[in-house]
Amino acid sequence: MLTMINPLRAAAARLIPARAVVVAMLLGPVVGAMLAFGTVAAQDANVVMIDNFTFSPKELTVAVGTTVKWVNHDDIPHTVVNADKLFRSKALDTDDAFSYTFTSAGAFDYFCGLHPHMVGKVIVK
Ligand SMILES: [Cu+2]
Repeated sequence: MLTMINPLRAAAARLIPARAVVVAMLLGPVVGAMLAFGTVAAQDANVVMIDNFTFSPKELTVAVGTTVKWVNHDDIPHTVVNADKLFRSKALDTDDAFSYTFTSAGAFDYFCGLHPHMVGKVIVK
């Protein structure tokens, strides 16, 4: 009995790696496309949208050396002002952008100079 099962098991064991290779070959372009999309998403991850008097995301965590970009999507001007005067944008009209590169770790609070109730934070690690 064992002599009959063992060759079958051996055949199954040979088949499974072969199938894994075929699946990997088929998935290769899909994984590549997903990685490409991931790269685009990673860039968007460093953007803060200003919409409806709100910074979004309100709290953003980035690595040291990251350039964060704020984009005003409201149809009225806003500014981006760091509470510790590290950075301060000019008035951003619709679709205007402001960028700042964070070169040291810490928590950086900011607000809109025109509407001080609009607040956000960048955490740099
Ligand atoms: Cu504002």
